[in-house]
Amino acid sequence: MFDKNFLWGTASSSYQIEGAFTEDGKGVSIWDTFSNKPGNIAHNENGNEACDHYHRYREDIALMKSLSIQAYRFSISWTRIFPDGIVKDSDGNVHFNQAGLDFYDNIVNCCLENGIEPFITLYHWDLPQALEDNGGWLNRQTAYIFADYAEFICEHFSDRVVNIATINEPQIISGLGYMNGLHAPGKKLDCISVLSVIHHLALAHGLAVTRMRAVAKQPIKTGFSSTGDLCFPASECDEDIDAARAESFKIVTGNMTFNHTIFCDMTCLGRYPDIVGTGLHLEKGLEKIGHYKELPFVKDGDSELMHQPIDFLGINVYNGHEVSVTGHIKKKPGSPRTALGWPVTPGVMNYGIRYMYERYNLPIYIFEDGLACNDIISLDGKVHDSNRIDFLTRYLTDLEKAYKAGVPILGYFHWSFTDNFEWHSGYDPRFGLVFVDYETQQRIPKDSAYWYSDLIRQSCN
Ligand code: GBH
Repeated sequence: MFDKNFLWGTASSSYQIEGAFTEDGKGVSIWDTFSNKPGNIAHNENGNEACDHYHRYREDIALMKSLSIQAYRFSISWTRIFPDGIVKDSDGNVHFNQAGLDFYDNIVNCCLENGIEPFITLYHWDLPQALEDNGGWLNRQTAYIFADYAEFICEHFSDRVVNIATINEPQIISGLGYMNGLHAPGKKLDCISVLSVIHHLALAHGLAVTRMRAVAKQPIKTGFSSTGDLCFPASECDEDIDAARAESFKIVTGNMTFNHTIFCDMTCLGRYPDIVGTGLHLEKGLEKIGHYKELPFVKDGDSELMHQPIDFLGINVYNGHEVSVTGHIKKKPGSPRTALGWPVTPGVMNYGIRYMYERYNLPIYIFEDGLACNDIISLDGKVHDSNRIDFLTRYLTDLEKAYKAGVPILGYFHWSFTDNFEWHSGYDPRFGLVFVDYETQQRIPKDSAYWYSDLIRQSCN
């Protein structure tokens, strides 16, 4: 069992659930632009209405409470508060949209009234379009504007909110947003540009941490969420364990962004990637680069700005790879996969998490974990998602092994509370513990929601 103070939560993000995309003075984000362009999203769906959480947050938070959920991780939509992204004018005066700020005040207060701990994420991918028009994360200036935004949010909310994370998954922002173009802003750029995006995100994170600490009304806890390939050993023998560890932190050419290593090493260890040692020089465009510092966007002192002490590392884990001393274990025919085709690999929750702790030595939150199922409402009116219960049981059993082995895991946030807009895949993949009927916006807790609720109540006793 996990200790009583282990935190059980659920996670979501603004664009995926809020809807109300033009209401109350909200500005346009890159996801508004991207998903309203035909051809970008499955069935040309978009997040214009999504789960209508903007109007239904009270009902959603009340439902969380009735299910004994202890913490709610949500993200703030930058453009609700700063419609064009800019926080301070040239005279240093701050201009914000009161209605947007009110919305998040209401969410935070509603959580607190219901005994639910709010966890803010400042940035879950919905960059203000006006900043994108100015280069987005390719522009170093965006990092400084992000720090202004972080400072404002922290100053305003830290009287009530302790946990404020900076950025969700820099790996996916850079990889899908700027490298393969599947996500907003839909760019397919060269290697150096993509590395500059990671660099500016790391800078944004570091600057934000420093600025937040300076204005916090009580000591905040901060960090970010990271994702990437993690491996686990095929057996408990040392050779396999070492092989899986080494594979976990490899930077793979051809998919150079999908690793914890680059971003976490820069922000948590103050270490730039070793271009030649990690094979990055094999990427087209990097052949002539001997050291990361030679990249055109790196400035003296950046490494120090990025490398700020943080309180936790958020890890988003969906699957991993099994590795033995002889290499990656090939997928067995017919082995379990989720509705999105992602392999079901509980072992990543044990060894993958141990490896992350060994390398970064920070307390860990599982900030996301979950799966898409082809959930339907059965004739009895209920949603019987036995696959999700099975998945959760397996993943949490393995997480418990890492926990028992002494890894300081502070909590687990299931992705997600409700079904929602799954980015370029639209609404087909259902990730929620709670089913959403998008026609009526009715919420139906699935069997897994009641299962999760029981688990939380048992572990508090
Ligand atoms: C998260 O991204 C996001 O933070 C969240 O917004 C999103 O809704 C959620 O996950 C579900 O997608 O090719 O089989 O190895 C996670 C992104 C998930 C991308 C796992 C890579 C590998 C699947 N990652 N995926 S596989």
